[in-house]
Amino acid sequence: MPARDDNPPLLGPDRDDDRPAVTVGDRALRRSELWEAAGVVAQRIAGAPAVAVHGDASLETVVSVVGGLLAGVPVVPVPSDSGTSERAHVLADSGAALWLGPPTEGVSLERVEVDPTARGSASAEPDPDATALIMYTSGTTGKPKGVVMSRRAIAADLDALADAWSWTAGDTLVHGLPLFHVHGLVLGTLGALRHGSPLVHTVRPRPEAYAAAGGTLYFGVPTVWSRVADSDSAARGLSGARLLVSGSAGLPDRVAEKLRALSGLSPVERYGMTETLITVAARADAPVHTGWVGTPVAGVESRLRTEHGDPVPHDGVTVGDLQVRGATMFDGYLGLAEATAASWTDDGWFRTGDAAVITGDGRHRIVGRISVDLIKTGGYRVGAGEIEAALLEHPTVRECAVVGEPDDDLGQRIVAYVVGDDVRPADLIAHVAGGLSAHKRPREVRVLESLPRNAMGKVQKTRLGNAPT
Ligand code: MLC
Ligand code: AMP
Repeated sequence: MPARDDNPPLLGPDRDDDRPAVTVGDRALRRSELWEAAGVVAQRIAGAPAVAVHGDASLETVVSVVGGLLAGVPVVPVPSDSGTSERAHVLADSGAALWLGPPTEGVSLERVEVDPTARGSASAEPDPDATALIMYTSGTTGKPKGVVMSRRAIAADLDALADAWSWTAGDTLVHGLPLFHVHGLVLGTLGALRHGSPLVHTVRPRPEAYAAAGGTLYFGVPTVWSRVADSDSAARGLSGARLLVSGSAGLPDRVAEKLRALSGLSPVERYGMTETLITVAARADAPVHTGWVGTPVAGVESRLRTEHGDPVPHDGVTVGDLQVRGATMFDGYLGLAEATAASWTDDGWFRTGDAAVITGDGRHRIVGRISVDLIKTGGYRVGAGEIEAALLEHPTVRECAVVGEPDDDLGQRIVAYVVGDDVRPADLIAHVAGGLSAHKRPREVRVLESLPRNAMGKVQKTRLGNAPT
C-alpha cells in the first residue's frame, strides 16, 4: 500500500494534546515538548550521512530518534547491551558520523548531547522515500547486516496495523520492549506517535509494570506474555485492556490459554521481520484462532513455495517457504548488493526464511525457520554463525557449534557445544556477552570431545543435544 496522497507526516499530524505523548519509566514528554527537544537534535545533526543512537529504554532515545526523523538523517539504533566488537561493526558499517548517547568506551565518533528538556524549533519532515532507519539484524552467517528502511514503508506498515487493530488516539499503548528493534521502536514508538496514542514504556517488560500501567493496547514478545501468564495478579491486572498483541516469535498455546483464563482477553498474534516489517496480523475484529498469526495486512501479499520455487497449495496443511511482497518492504541490506539480491526471488518476492501453512481464506500459521542457524531467543533473532565466530576467537576453543534448544521461557535458548582445552563455560559466556551483546550470550556451554560430523566433515547440528531436527 503506497503512502496515501493525504498521508500525514511519518510521525503523524500536529496534535494539541495535554496528555504525555511518551512516558518512559517516571519521565514523560508531551508531544510539543518532544518535538521541541527533538528540534534541537535535528538542528545539531542536520546534513549528517547517518547518526548512531544508543538504544536504551529512555526519553533520550525517543528524542534522538525523533530528531533524526525530523532532520531527514538516517538513524542507526545501537543495541544498548551491545559489546565492543558488535558496536564497532555497526558504527563502521553504517557510516554513522555522530554518536547520540552517553560517553562509551570504544566509541570515537563525535558525541551529541541529547537533552529531553531542551527547547528548540522543529523542522518540516522530509521526502517519504528518504531512509528513516538502518537497523542491524543477524543472518545465518557473518556479521549483522544493516536493513535500510524508508519512511514510506514504515508509514504503510503502521497504517496497516492501525487498520488491523482499530488502533487510534484513544488507545494508550503499553510495552517495555527494547528501543533498538522493529517491535519496540517502529511499532511500539513510531506507531504510537503516528497514531497519537500515548505510549507508556515500562523500561523493562516486567509483568507487574504492565499491569500497573493501565493501558488499552499492550505489545509483548512471547517470553513477556509467558512471564505475565505466570503471575496471576499481573495477568488479572490486564483485564481492563482492549487488545493484547504478541509477536517476534510464536506464542505457545498454553500461554495464550492461561492469559485468556486470567485476563479474559485472547491475545492476537502478528508476524514480521526487520526486513519486511509486519506483514501478517490477526485482526481485532475477527475471531481469534490461537496458534495462527492472521492474514496479510493491507498492501501486502504472501505465497508459499517449495525449495525449488514451485507453488504450494494454500490448504491449511501443506507446509511451504513463505514469501511476501508489498508496501512495507526494506530498501536492501546496506552495502550488500549480493545479499540483497539473494533475498528476493526472480519474480520479486522476498524470501522470509520461515516455513508456514496458509488456509484457503488466507490465514497463516508459522511452522518454523527453514535454517537451524537462525535462533529466536526471547524474541531476539541471533545467527549461530556470529556466535561461533566469536567463540572461536577465544584461546580455549578449538571447535564449536551453536544451536537453539527449546526453552519454556525464551522459546529457544542459545546452547554452545565446544571442543577445546581447559574450557570454562562462564568465561565463554562473558566473552560473547562482552563482544557481541548480552542477549546473544549462550545460556549454556557444553564441552564435548568432538563434534558430530557427516562423511563430508560437516557438523551435524541435529545430532547435538535437544537441537531441533
Ligand atoms: C545476565 N546478564 C548478563 C549476563 N548474564 N549480562 C552480561 N553478561 C552476562 N553473562 C543480564 C542481561 O543483559 C540482562 O540485563 C539481565 O541479565 C537478564 O535479564 P532478564 O530479565 O532475565 O532478561 P532475559 O531473560 O535475558 O530476556 C528476556 C526479555 C528479553 C524478554 C526481557 O529477551 C527481551 O527484551 N526481548 C525482546 C526482544 C525483541 O524486542 N525482539 C523484537 C525483534 S524485532 P539488563 O541490564 O538488560 O537487565 C522482530 C520483528 C517482529 O522480531 O516480528 O517483531
Ligand atoms: P527479526 O529479524 O528479529 O525481525 O525476526 C524475524 C523473525 O521472527 C521471523 O523471520 C520469524 O522467524 C520470527 N517471528 C516474528 N513474528 C513471529 C510470530 N508471530 N510467530 C512466529 N515467528 C515469528
